[in-house]
Amino acid sequence: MKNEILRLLKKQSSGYLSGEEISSLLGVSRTAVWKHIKTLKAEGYIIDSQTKNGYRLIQVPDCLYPAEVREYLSTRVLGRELFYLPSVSSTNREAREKAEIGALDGAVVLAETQTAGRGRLGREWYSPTQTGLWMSVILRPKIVPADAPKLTLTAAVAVAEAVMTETGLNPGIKWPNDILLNRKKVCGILTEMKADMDRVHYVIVGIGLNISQENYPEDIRDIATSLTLEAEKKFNRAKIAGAVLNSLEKYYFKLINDGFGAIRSEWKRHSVNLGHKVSVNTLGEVIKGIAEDIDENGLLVVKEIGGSIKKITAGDVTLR
Ligand code: BTX
Repeated sequence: MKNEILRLLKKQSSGYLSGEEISSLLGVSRTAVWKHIKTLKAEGYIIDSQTKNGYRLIQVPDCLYPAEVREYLSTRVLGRELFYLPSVSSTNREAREKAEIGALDGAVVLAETQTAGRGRLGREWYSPTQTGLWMSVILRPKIVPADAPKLTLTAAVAVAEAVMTETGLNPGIKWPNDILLNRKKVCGILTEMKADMDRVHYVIVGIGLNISQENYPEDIRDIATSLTLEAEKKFNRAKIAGAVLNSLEKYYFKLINDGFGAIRSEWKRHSVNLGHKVSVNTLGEVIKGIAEDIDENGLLVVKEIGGSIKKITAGDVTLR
């Protein structure tokens, strides 16, 4: 009912809507309308109430409320379940708990802040409140575990495209999971999964996109950036969330239905690695050479100085 009232107020935002009109349109009492308006105000919606004219929506808060994100969604599967938390330890962790108790394919967890946001290999992800998109998507694809890394690359392509269309900026992708603007990290993707040897139960695609931070802690100041810092303007975070999910669904379906080929070409178009000298820190080994390609499974192909070819499944790339 609260969302229905919000929908009416949004439709009528150029003028006032009386409590009486709302109550007759929705078949609820005027007291119930007043109570829902009070809740909306407590959630940060600025609503002018006048005894004579009724209610008018003045401003929507900068929050990732499901009702706000849904306004921008044109998906079939992603986001059909949206879980919203003002604060959470990690949306990936929360998503895993939800997946364990049967959350649907495409369910999404969104938070305004993470108190223990995670990067890869136990690293931290800085997630201050109401400044970014801290989001995890639960997917239940019928794929084998070896194919799961393709989902990270698919998500990177999807985020890069959404950032491009929403901001006009031109992001690059650093293998496997960083989205860069101006050589600084604007987004990281953490893919985790539960699988048997021959079957994936679910994959959690965690996306951390810096939207409006203007300051970073000392240790990441030189390597992190946000959409606002790069474009020098503010963005509607709910709209960005919708755009990322729309784009992710498009590329996810493409991967499942048509295979990795088209995604691979898109990924290569955005790559900042290919053709460049790189140093790749894999678990226990540093490989130096030219990043030549990503192969049909999404592995990074590096030609070492001696000419030998190495295919890398996981690691951190430094551009040299
Ligand atoms: P990563 O291991 O590639 O990158 C982590 C590193 O990036 C950190 O060690 C730090 O140097 C740097 N860093 C930390 N925070 C930021 C930031 N906000 N912007 C830029 N650089 C930063 C990348 O891991 C994967 C990150 C995924 C984050 C999402 S948020 C939603 C979901 N939930 C969750 O706990 N993780 C994912």
